[in-house]
Amino acid sequence: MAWSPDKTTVNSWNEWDPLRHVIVGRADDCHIPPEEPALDAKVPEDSDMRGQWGKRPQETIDRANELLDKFADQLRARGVKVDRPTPIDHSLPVTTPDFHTASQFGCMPPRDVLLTVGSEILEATMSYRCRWFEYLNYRPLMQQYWEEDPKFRHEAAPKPRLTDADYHPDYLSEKIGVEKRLQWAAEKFFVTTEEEPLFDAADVLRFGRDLVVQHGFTTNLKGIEWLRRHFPDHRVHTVNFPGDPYPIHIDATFTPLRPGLILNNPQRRLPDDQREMFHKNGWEIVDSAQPAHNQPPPLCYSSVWLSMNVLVLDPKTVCVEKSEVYQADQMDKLGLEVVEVDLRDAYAFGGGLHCSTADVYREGGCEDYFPNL
Ligand code: DAV
Repeated sequence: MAWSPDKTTVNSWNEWDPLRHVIVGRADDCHIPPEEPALDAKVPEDSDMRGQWGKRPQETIDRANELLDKFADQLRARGVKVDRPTPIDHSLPVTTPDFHTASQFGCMPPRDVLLTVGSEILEATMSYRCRWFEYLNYRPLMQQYWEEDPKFRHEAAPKPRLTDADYHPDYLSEKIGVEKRLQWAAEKFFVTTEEEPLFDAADVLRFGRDLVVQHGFTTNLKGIEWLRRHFPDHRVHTVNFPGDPYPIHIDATFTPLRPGLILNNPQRRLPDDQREMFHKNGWEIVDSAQPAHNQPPPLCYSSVWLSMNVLVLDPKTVCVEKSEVYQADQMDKLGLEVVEVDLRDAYAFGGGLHCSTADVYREGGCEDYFPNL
């Protein structure tokens, strides 16, 4: 499949083959959404975000955009084509026959919404009410790709109803405590119920023929089963990480760097029985380095482990956030060339380097990295 910068081709089967075309999010008009069950379960109990909502301060939006623009320029300078979403008005409420919420979220991070598998880009169901319409930020690009690439499959998962039946009321309390949260995570008792299929794209990792999906707050077992039926030529594996009291999105927990090598957050280790498929097929799972920071930046949903939320440009080159010196050092020792990217002031908008992007084209095809299953 020949790649040309003039006309889009959608093709990406894994997280590490050479990247040629990517979407980078924008911070425009990003809002802290009002309270709602799934979001409240994720905001850490001691977070400065509790109890406030509305548009984020303009100076933080401008700063995040400056960094995201620079990141896009860095990628372009390395020969990667970069597209950007078209922001909708995120101050508008979301009202459906089943629920109402007073504002939306933003168009960062694209990784949460768009799942690229081969020549398909799938819009995830999402599990927060404020993110129900987020796909609209990407529709101009999806339409353009559809016009330019006759093989592009633009797909959308069934929109979920997101009634109260989707959320366990036990998680509505503000004072659960980390101990209880860890116990619930170990028991796989998450905020989302099994009322209907739910998944965020950022819970899915692509390993060629195999998809590895995190069961947690934002993706339930029915969501994983939906993916299994939707991708019948893939093997879909369910993983979970009991050490994470706020388990959403896999990119700060489990990060493949190249065939045979995965970084795992040392506080959120993959349980032994789930390691087998990797070990049997010659994959090494190594603890990631420690984050360089003790605290996330202000008004941030994510943990300090965005340190390992890296973007792999090819199996020898990886983008690491500039202040994450321990992570960069580890990459160096693992034989990867590090590209430093200044992005910490954009973390509050929903994620790090990998989360800020969604793949359009990586070289290579669908390989089987797990022949012994
Ligand atoms: O560790 O807070 C971050 C995921 C960002 N989308 C964490 C997970």
